[in-house]
Amino acid sequence: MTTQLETDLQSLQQEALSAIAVTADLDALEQLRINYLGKKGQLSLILRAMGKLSAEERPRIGAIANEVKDAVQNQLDQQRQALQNAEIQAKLAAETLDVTMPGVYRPLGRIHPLNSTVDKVLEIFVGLGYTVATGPQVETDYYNFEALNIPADHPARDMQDTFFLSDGRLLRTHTSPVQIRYMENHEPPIRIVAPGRVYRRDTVDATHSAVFHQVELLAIDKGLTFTDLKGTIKEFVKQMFGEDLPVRFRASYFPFTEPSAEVDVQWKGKWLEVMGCGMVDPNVMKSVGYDPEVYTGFAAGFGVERFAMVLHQIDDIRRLYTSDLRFLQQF
Ligand code: 2NM
Repeated sequence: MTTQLETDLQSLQQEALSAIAVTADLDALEQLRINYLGKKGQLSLILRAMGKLSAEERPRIGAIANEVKDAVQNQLDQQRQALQNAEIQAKLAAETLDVTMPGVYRPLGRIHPLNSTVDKVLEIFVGLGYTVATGPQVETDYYNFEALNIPADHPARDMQDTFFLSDGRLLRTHTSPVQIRYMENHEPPIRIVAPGRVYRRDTVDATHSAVFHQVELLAIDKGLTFTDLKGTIKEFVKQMFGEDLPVRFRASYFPFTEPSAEVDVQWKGKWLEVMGCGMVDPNVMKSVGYDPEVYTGFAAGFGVERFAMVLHQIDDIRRLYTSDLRFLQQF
C-alpha cells in the first residue's frame, strides 16, 4: 500500500524535477539544490519522519527516498551542465572575431616630391665621395656676400633681391655660405654637397617662389680642373635622369667662380638650363685662408624645385608648396 511519505516523496520529486528544468541560471539552480537536497531541505524533512515507520516499511521507503534523491541530483547535474554550456556558447558568440571584416583604412604618408628629389641628388653625390654639409638660414652679410667675392654694389645685394632683418643680418640667398663656413673649419681636400632652403625677394609666379631649395657642391684639391667639373656634372646628370643625355656648357658669370658656366641638358628634344657652375674664384679661396696657388676647386649649384618640375613634368612651382593631397598622392 502507498503511504503518505511515499506520496510526499513522489510529489517532491515531480516538483523538484520540473522546477530544475526551467531554471535559467546557476545561482537559482544552487538555491534549488539547497531547498531540495540541503541539510535543512525538503528531502531531509521527509526523511526525518521515517523514524516513525515500521521495520518492514523503512527499507522500502528508504529505497524510494534514495531514488528521489538520485533523480533530483541527476537533474541538478544535467541542468548545471546545460547552463554552463550555454554560458560558454554565449561567451564564444559574443567574442567572435570576424576575420573577413574589412580593415580600418589608415592613409599612408609618403615622401614629398621635393624631398625625394633632394634625397636622390644627395645619394648620387655621396656615391661620388661627397659629404653632406648644412648651415644656418639666417646669415651675415659676410658669409652670404663678402666672402663669396660679391662686391658691395652687386645687384644681388639689392633690397629688391634679399630679405634683410632689422639687425643687419639676412636670409641666405643661396647655400654658398655653408661652403664658406665649411672651408673655414677644414683643410683641403674637400668634397661637400650643401642642400637647403634659400630666400629671394621674388614675386611668386609659376616659376618663382620667395622660398626655394638649392643644392650646391664644392670640391677643393690640388690640381682640380674644369675637366673634373665637367666629368662630375656629366656623371651627376646621367644618374639623375637615368640616361646619358646630351649636356652642354655655356660661358656665364658668377662673382664666386672664374671661369663660370651654365649647364644645359637636352631633355625630350629641348635644351633645359639646369645648373650653374665654375672654378672657385681665387678671391673666395683667399677669404677662407686657402692659397689659390696651391689649391684649385670647382663648384656648382642648382634649384631643387626646377629639377623636380622637369623630372615630374610639374607645370607650376606653387604646386610643390600648397599641400594639395590630390597632387601629392600622385607621387
Ligand atoms: C652656383 C654656381 C657656381 C658656388 C660657389 C661656391 C663657393 F662657396 F665655393 F664659392 N659655392 N657655390 C657656386 C658656383 C654656385 O650656383 C648656381
